[in-house]
Order: sequence, then structure tokens, then C-alpha cells
Amino acid sequence: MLSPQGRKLDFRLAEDLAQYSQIILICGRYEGVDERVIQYLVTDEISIGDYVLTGAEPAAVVIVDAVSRFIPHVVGKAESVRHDSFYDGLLDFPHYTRPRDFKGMKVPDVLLSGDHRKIDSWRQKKSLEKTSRLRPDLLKNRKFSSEDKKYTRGSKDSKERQER
Ligand code: 4GS
Repeated sequence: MLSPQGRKLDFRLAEDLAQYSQIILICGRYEGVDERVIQYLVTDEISIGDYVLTGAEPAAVVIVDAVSRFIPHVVGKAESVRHDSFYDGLLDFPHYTRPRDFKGMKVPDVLLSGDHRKIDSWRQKKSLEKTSRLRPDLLKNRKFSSEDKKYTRGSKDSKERQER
């Protein structure tokens, strides 16, 4: 059942749910669902965030979308799912498409170099920088490689700033 008192949805829960062949999502409206339904029928309560909807249907849509990406072949490349935000504990790196130059804003040269080791290392660096700037909480329990450490200086400061 979808409910604000449930376990908060994140990528881990979405991936877990993708293992089931069937899921029934129960959506309450207004005051919710009769307590006896919850007691006798509901196995899990899931929340999509700390706010109250008038009906849980949009929350069900969110679950269907986030869970189905973990089902093989729903997303064309399994690799994209693995490289998405959160999956390796980091936010996604920036993406670029054509044209190479848009009003003077250029696609970084490294991405056009064809050197895939350099590209991977640039992406890792950008992911770490972005995560440390926007979501330092995600880095709290991370084991950093020595290369990682170069990119995340200042993340402790931004964490402290956020907590204040
Ligand atoms: C949520 C939520 C929710 C609660 C449905 C009041 C109508 C409403 N469901 N995550 N009754 N947040 N449900 O607000 O899942």
C-alpha cells in the first residue's frame, strides 16, 4: 500500500521490488484505507516522500516507473541502469549531445577524444564533484579510492553547512 507512513522509496527498494513477478499496489484516497484492509491484506507500506497526496495513484505511477527500469530489457542498455544516479552511490555525470558548440557552450574536449579511459575518469570525477556539492550525504559511508579523494575536497564543509 502507498502511504506516507511507509518505507521511503529509493533505488534499493525499487530494485528489490523488481524481483517479484507480480505486485498489487493499493491506493488510498482522502483519509486512506480501512485499518482492517491494512491488517489483513497489506504486506508492505511504501511512501514516495514526506508530503501528502489527495490520492496515492501518482505514487503508484512513480513506483511502476522506478521499478520497471530494473526489469531486464525495459531500458535498452543494462549498462545505463548500472551507470545511473545512485546505483554506484553517486549522482550521474553530465551528458552532452549535438551540436559540439551551442552559443559558445562547448562539449568538453575529452568527450570527443575517443579515449575511453580518459572519458571514464572524467565522468567519475564529475560524478564525485557533483555528489559532493549537491548530495554530500550520499558520500558519508563511501570508501574513497585515492583518485576519488582528489575530487571531493570541500565536501565535508558543504555537509556541515547543510546540517547547520
Ligand atoms: C503517499 C505518499 C500519500 C495519503 C493518499 C492520504 C491519500 C495519500 N503515498 N507516498 N490519503 N506520500 N498518500 O500521500 O505514498
